[in-house]
Amino acid sequence: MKLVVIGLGQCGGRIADEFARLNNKARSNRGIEIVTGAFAVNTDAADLSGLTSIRRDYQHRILIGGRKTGGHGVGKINELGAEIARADADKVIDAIRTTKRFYETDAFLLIAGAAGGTGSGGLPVVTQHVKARYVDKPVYAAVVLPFEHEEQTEERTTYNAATCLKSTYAVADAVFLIDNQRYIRKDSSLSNNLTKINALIAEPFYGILCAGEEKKPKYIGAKLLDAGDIMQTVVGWTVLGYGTSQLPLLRFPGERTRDFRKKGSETQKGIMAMDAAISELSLNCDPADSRRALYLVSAPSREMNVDLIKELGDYLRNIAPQAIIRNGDYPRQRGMLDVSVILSELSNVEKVRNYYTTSTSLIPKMKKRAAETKVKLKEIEDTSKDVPSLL
Ligand SMILES: Nc1nc2c(ncn2[C@@H]2O[C@H](COP(=O)(O)OP(=O)(O)OP(=O)(O)O)[C@@H](O)[C@H]2O)c(=O)[nH]1
Ligand SMILES: [Mg+2]
Repeated sequence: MKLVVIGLGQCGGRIADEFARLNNKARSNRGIEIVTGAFAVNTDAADLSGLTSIRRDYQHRILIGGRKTGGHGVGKINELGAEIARADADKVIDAIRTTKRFYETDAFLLIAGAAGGTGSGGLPVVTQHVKARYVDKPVYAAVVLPFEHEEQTEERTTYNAATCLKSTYAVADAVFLIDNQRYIRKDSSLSNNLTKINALIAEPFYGILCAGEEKKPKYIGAKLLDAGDIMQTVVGWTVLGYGTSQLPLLRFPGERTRDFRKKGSETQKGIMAMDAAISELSLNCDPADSRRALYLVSAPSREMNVDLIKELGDYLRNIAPQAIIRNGDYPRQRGMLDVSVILSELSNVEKVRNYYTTSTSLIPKMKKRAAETKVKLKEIEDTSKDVPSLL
């Protein structure tokens, strides 16, 4: 599957940059393309120049809101982010039109952090414009949810997340939910390492996008997972996960793992990888709640067998009994087996619900505080009325 990837704001831009890097990797290691165009859109010029893999010209690193923000961001006011995106959406559409092999694109993926200003406000607006302009292609959004400490220290965080989620869900064909906090659960050193987190966020997409683009017969499995399978699966609230299992080294070249015991152990390895993918989902949710799911197994072709695929299917069926499950095998990996999972059409996402309820209760508080500030400022002004002015 080939995507046009558009990152908005700092977070979105950096993750889109990661997709551009993955595309370079797919091209040099596998001779295939998975991204037809990668773009970063921001009100902050410095953030744009910090990217590495997205092309450097103004049509790929798109500065919006020039005069309004002076190239310095919108300071977490996502209403302003939305307003600027509305005024400059044509810049993004024009840039997409310059994509050389645009006709090969299967879908769009727009990415942003929910808690900031530019990305949070720009995501729903640009999604809406792209959707209106390209009616025949699915438009997916990926929303990165803030770290817990950000929610605790700043009310805007929750408010921005809630408004971004609601508006994006209303216009996108699907919304991938990615919770920053999940990525530091196991390794707290990651909290300072956004680059590493971004690599982990993009990782599950790599195999899923590559599988359907393979042209060489030896890399095409028994069941090819293609763009059609993905588009049939990805609808509404969506999460994804990725897990690996190291395979033992072969003792001598050409060794086959045919005997019964070894075959059992391959299945075991497969289940371990699937288990890791499910416990590391991009957002904590109940898999039983999903109505559509997909898994892809990648391993060296000699490790792949029908039992393995079937066992993994049974495993997923058990934890997501109501889902239509699609699958694929991809005989490409070396030295390891990995499993990528997508759970989609989730109907009861607790984290999203919590943002909605918390922000609803915040609105009167925020209004009251704003009114109080106004009164206090007025009071100061009043007490100064007998002080001479120098102006
Ligand atoms: N995973 C990840 N999250 C990030 C990254 N950069 C920022 N974030 C998160 O995104 C949210 C802030 O959004 P930003 O992208 O910085 O804000 P912005 O869209 O540039 O908006 P303004 O700077 O307010 O104009 C916070 O929750 C951050 O934790 C990143 O590179 N990776
Ligand atoms: Mg910014």
